[in-house]
Amino acid sequence: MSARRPLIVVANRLPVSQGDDGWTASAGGLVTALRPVMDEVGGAWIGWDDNANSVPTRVDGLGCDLHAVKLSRAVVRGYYHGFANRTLWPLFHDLLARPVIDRDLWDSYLTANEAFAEVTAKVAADTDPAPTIWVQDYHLLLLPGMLRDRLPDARIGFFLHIPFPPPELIARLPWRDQLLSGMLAADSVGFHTSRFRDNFLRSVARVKPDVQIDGDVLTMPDGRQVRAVAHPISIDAAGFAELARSEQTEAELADLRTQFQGRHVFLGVDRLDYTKGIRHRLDSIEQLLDRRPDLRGRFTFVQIAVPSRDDVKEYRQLRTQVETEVGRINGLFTEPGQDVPVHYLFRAVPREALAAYYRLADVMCVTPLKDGMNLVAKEFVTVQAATDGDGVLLLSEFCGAEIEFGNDPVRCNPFDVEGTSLLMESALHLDLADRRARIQRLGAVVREQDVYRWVTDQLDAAEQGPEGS
Ligand code: GDG
Repeated sequence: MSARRPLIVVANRLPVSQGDDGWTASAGGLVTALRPVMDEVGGAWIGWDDNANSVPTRVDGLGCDLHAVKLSRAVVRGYYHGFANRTLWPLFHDLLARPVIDRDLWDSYLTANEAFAEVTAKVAADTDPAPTIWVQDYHLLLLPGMLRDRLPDARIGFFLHIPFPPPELIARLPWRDQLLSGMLAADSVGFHTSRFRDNFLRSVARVKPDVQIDGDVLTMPDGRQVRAVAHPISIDAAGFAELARSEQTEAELADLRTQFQGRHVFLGVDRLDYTKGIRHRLDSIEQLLDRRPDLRGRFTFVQIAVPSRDDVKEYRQLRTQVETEVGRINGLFTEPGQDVPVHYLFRAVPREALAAYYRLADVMCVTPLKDGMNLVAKEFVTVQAATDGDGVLLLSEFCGAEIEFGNDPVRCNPFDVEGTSLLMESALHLDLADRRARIQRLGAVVREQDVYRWVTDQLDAAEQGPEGS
């Protein structure tokens, strides 16, 4: 890694949580990946404090200062539950829900981004030598622009963790010009895949004809240049491999193997979000059990559904729909005295239990209708590859991960419920040696492009700007 400037990360949330033992660093991938960089160059993390009372400025194991952005409850409702999660999220995920177009939500989004800009500009001004500011995700699309107004010479990188949609969809937003201008104020704008980057370039061409585009370099009317890059996010592959083989994971796995003895285990692990395709997946499972009565009693589908955004109506409705479907399938296919075919866990499980489920699964169902990347797919293949597993990855064509993984997963179109159901069945009959070889190749892809590489690529792009192209 080249010598770096101090780093200021700006994200919707701070990477800490408060438990019985006080404040601790979150175990998220971004935090893990940034730790070595922060330890080396120092820096700060700026984020909304989730209305907590007193977030400390330092937390053990996190090599950076924490700076909280304060937002009123009304602004959080409009900006986070509203514009971010009811306007941008569905629009950027191909209209899987109807985006709300509401000027009050937009006003809150402006107010929140201004609040982030105030704190960030102050922290940046107090940082010596001049820092790189790295802005994360769709909550903060306007922030690079607001920072550029305050700090014209700042080095700013931006990364979008969700898909960037085609121009036809961006064009539906009354604020398309402001949102694109906000992003274009960064020195580099990053996406998971070249498809999302190309959607961004085509959107700029449509909405902002005075911007010149030459390959991945965009030139603003005032001559300033921006680079659009594609760098797939990943996981701490070595860390997951170690977790997979840990004593605690082994102990969890032994319990699960006893519990699910004699059964084919299919697994889904997702935030409970309509983009993840959980309802379509359940329909495919239902068709499989309907078509193959011999599997009943010899098959379990475990769905871990992590509670998410329950302040948003569409998410509450989804929970009801999923729970109704689980009940219906179990009602149809459970024999008296037998275990149910669908195990539904509405909660996050500890990391070791998650790794044990990844090891247990015969077929991992990663079937989102649309997903920026999907880290679950990368975690599953890493855990399986590290333990000489023979699990099969059933992977949607509509997530970022499918581009890197090529033909080694069983690729599916989750909208085609029957086709996916048939692929689920065929996954059970794949040759064992073939399954092992596929998992090993997939594991190697993730080891090669791990999250440390992603951080390095992103920071190089932000620090070098268009000169790096
Ligand atoms: C967004 C984009 C993009 C899940 N269940 C448990 C648990 N998890 C962890 C997984 C994984 C993470 O949550 C989920 O990450 P994903 O990438 O699958 O999905 P999103 O939350 O939608 O993330 C996505 C990502 O940003 C990064 O850019 O890939 O496309 O939508 O790490 O392990 N963790 C624990 N227990 C659980 O039960 N401990």
